[in-house]
Amino acid sequence: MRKMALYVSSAILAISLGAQANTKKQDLLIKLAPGFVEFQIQGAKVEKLTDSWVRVQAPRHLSLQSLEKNPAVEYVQPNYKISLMEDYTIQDPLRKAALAKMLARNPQLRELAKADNPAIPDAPQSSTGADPLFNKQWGMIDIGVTDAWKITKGNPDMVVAVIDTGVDYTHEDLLPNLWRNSKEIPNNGIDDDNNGYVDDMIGWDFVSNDNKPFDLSVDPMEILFKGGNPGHGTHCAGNVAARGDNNKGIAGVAPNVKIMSLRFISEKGQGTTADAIKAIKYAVDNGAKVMSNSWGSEGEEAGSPENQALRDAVQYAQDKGVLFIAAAGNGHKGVGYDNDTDKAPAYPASYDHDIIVSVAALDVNNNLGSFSNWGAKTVDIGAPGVKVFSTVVEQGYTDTVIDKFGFKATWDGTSMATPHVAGAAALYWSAHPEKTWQDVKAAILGSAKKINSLANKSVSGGKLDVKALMTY
Ligand SMILES: [Ca+2]
Ligand SMILES: [Ca+2]
Ligand SMILES: [Ca+2]
Ligand SMILES: [Ca+2]
Repeated sequence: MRKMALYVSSAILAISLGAQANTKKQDLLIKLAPGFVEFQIQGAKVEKLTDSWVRVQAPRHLSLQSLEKNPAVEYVQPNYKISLMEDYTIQDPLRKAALAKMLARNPQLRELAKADNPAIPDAPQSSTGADPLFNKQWGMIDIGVTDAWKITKGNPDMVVAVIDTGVDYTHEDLLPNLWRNSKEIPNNGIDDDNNGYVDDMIGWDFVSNDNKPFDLSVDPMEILFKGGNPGHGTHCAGNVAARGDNNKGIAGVAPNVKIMSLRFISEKGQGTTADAIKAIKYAVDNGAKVMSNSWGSEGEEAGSPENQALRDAVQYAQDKGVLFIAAAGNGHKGVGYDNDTDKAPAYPASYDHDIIVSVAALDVNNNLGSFSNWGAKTVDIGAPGVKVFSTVVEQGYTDTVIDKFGFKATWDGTSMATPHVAGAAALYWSAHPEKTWQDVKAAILGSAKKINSLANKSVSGGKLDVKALMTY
């Protein structure tokens, strides 16, 4: 059994009482040595993330070497930043300058971003009827959902965690399929289910630490100039499980399963490893069977130490049997790497945990997206990821991120491919609840349709085929 131990370093105590108490802090993740369950350092803010990891915001002058010598510390690393896979900023400096000029002349071009968290609506009355925009979802048709749905449209008790920028939980086509925490009494200020989160009804917002994981975005001009979130999580959630047959919008791959909304990436498109870990742990501990992860971590580039904290979180998911579907990544490495993640890994997708399914992006002609990573050993399968149609914030549906001022970007990315596979896993598992996660992964890869563009560039050599999957 682990003993309860509290470690306070007297040497550090002396330093922190000095004049530098208000200097900027460094953001660290510390793995506690066996036997230690808590950690304290004078002058540092400590937050427990898991049984063995804590986040420590420590004074700058506290050296890593001194921490590493501390008997309570097994491992120290930075709280690495995490970002969305996609970047919609204008790369051409001339075009960027032209846009700046246009904006200076017409400041009213700037649109307000969604900046508040709306109330979470109650689950709506069910409605029935064909989804009017289904024929715009080339990806759904391509992977054979209509045949798959003859077997099942998904078990309403099957939960997929969308770990991303949050979800527009007021969206008419997502609202009916939100996971609801039945063990929590709403709005009483009490953590009724004792899971560490007060009044968490549909998931959690780890960025703002509130119970409304709304998908906050920045205005299109800011996205073009500086990057940011265009409503990434809402788009991903729609392809997992937009409600089917409700006479509204579209349908996800698994149109009757539930979406758990976990926000850990901000409107700026940035998150931290600490918040990713908390989101993964929340998903695993609160009943998700599948996680959809369309994001990447810094750290672990050539020569840098690894993101051991994130690896441990993925291992925790593996120990509990929760599938970790991950975007293979969009190559930004430049010429020479050729987007091959066997040579230039992208994390978390390239970790060797068996629970991970790494997903490349395909276009309507079975070609790899020009941006898409691939890897004979490190990428598992392809799925629709170019010009993908889905739900967007404020009741919308589109395949276009921005089409303004002569600048156009469509929803392209391994981020968009990943939710298709997450939905497929949930659909198959709904039909075969007795199967293990190993079975589900083997079925997804084994039923993949072989295509030339993924031969020798992926483990399965093919693209997602849910029609074949459901009878595999
Ligand atoms: Ca709770
Ligand atoms: Ca409560
Ligand atoms: Ca929020
Ligand atoms: Ca619908």
